[in-house]
Amino acid sequence: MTSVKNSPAIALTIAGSEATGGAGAQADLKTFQELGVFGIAALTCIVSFDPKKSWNHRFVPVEPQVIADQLEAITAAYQPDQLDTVKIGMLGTPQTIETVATALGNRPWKQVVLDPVLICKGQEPGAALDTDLALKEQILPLATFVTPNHFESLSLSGMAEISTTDQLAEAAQRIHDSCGAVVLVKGGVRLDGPDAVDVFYDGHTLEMLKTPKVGDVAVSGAGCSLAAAIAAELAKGAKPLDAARTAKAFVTTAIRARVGSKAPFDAVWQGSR
Ligand code: PXL
Repeated sequence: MTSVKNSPAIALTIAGSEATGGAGAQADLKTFQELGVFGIAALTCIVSFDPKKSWNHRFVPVEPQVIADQLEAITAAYQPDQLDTVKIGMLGTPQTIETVATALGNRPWKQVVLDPVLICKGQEPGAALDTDLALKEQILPLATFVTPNHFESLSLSGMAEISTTDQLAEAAQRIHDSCGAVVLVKGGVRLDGPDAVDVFYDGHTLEMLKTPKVGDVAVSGAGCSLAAAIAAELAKGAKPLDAARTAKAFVTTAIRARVGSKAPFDAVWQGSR
């Protein structure tokens, strides 16, 4: 390895491409860059919304072998003492999940931040039960930090309803108890009230992170950027709660600076600071 003074922290995202640039690997890399972290991406799928059909999801998985090849190249280039932090975003199929789980198992990771993307905006809940199950069985046990949104928190906690901050806290505890990872459940715009509330729980500390809601509509890339910011901060050596606080502030700023387009969702802008 060529040794360079002051080399940056490095983080990997394993995620899908979202062609309009709001979400997925694009959001992750912008976030890494903005937080001073050298970003690497292994692409799992290509999402292109269809403007002819109400911007529905068009989804093409990357061949499992090509995913394995990307991860082989990345892990051969960057050894565990240089790259120990990975963020996992959209995987999309059981085959992809199997491939990623196998590749991750080939070496130690200090931090595995999982954004458990079960469905995307525009997809029907329950569209991909086999994928949800595979994610829970094969990827969740590898996670050291998990960032479910409201819908994903219902699924992972088994709760029938999450409409209060107390229920959000219960979900965080249940999810932690079931998988052992540090949990940040995101209430986002789904809970009533003036604040966007997230609950952090690591088995000891339960903390509500609150910021005034920026609007009442979800913005594309907010969840991706939040998990990516957590991974970036962890890669730089932050403690989990500090990483969560920094990430929440970072995403709130990015939501305020959002970019509009002809697509139905505005996109977060990480570069306004
Ligand atoms: O926001 C979840 C998400 C993650 N990754 C990709 C996506 C989306 C939602 O559109 O397309 C690639």
